[in-house]
Amino acid sequence: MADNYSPRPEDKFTFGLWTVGNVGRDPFGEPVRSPLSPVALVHLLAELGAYGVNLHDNDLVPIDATPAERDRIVRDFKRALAVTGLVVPMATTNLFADPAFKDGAFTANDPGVRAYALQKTMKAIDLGVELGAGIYVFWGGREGVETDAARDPLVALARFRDALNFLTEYVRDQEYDLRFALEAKPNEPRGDIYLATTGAMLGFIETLDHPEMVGVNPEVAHEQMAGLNFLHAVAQAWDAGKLFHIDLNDQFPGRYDQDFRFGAANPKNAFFLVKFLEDVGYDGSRHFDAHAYRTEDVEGVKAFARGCMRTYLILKEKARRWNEDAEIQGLLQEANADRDDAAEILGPYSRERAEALKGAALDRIALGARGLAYERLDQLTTEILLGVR
Ligand code: GCO
Ligand code: MN
Ligand code: MN
Repeated sequence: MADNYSPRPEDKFTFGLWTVGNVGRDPFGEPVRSPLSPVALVHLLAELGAYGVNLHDNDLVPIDATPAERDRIVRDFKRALAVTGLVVPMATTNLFADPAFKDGAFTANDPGVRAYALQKTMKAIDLGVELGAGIYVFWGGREGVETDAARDPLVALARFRDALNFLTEYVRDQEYDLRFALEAKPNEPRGDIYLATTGAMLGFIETLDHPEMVGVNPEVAHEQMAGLNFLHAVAQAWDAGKLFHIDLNDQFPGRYDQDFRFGAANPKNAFFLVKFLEDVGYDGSRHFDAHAYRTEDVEGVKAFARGCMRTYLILKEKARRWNEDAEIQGLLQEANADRDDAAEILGPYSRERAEALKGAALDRIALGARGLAYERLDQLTTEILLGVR
């Protein structure tokens, strides 16, 4: 039954074929669910009210498919998109599953592997563009090491830069309307992955030949695995004009790569994230890169996907409530109030302002004694989240 928390296309909720298609394999156990075809997954997502579906090249076209098989698979997939109205806003390359990539792809020591990675990525970019994608994600899952004896990290950075420069030129040469989004992860499947955080990616982007074509795809779990504040990473990306895409899921810090349903581990973090995205007017996909618990059958997979979207919409509603709450806004105003006429002296540098600041009568003891009422503010937030306010 449709309610306020039912997804609509304008919510821009997307899922990867690999997310709802996850068969529940883990390092200790075999699959628990039968694979569904890409066409079946498109229909499943349409039934749930998703807006789009994203994919790795090999989620759709097996790595050993002949050109004729590829064309047939793509034709059937496009038909399913046309019938359901689903779109493909993002595509990416699987540069981690095949044994050829055991030492990485663009950063691998073997030049043959680096050449194959470029070849595979160009073909996957062609596929993504054919399906209508405007964002192309680079997640360097195997771009890392177990031992730094294997490679100088400076060499790895240079190789990764060369590959991205090559591929931005390829996109320009083909006149594709496509932007890249780099996705950081600190570890798993490698012991350490290069450019481990969104902040590291943002710094690296500025060293590329076409930084204007490249942004980031931050993922909740990837920053939280490292014990970092995901919202802060997203805010930095937004501030830099680089939030091209986002991977939503959840994760308890210090555990394995969990990929839980959005909001499942830490609804309060998820709340501040949703509030941020809605407040700033982020208009990209809300992409769920997560999967159902291994205990689930296909009904459980649907419950998982519905839960991701529903939680996002519930938190969006809570964010509206928070923004409109008079007591919360009053407390924020109090915390930001200028009791020292300091606003007059603050501002861009000038010699006069510097002199004025040096001479200003600022009461250090009084500043330190002031209570900021964040306990009350946070409790009010908690009460909104727990549904009693
Ligand atoms: C992971 C990553 C991947 C990527 C995907 C698209 O931890 O496995 O999050 O799911 O997002 O490969 O680039
Ligand atoms: Mn991930
Ligand atoms: Mn991801």
